[in-house]
Amino acid sequence: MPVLSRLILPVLSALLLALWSPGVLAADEVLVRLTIKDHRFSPERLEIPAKTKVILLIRNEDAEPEEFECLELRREKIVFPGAEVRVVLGKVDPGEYPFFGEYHEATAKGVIVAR
Ligand SMILES: [Cu+2]
Repeated sequence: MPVLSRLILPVLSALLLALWSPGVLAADEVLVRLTIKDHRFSPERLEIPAKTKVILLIRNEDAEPEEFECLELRREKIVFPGAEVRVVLGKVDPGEYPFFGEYHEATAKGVIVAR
């Protein structure tokens, strides 16, 4: 049914894109990206706006899993190889919050700076 598929396919692909795209956010949310590679975080100093809804998007480019952990903000999440996860930080008070990769603590570390 070519007419129907011409109608449905663009809608479906737009819908899939919306579901896939990490950039789809509410107007008052901010997306911040963090990458894991060679058992290190990049950037190691992650600046975020304070008192704003922040969503952290963490991508693991290593061949091993890593666990993002921030004790002060009470957030932890495993990121499998090649995967990308969302961590909702929420509204953070101004300050510095160290984080680390629990599986490679010697190298995987950084700090979230909220201001
Ligand atoms: Cu943990």
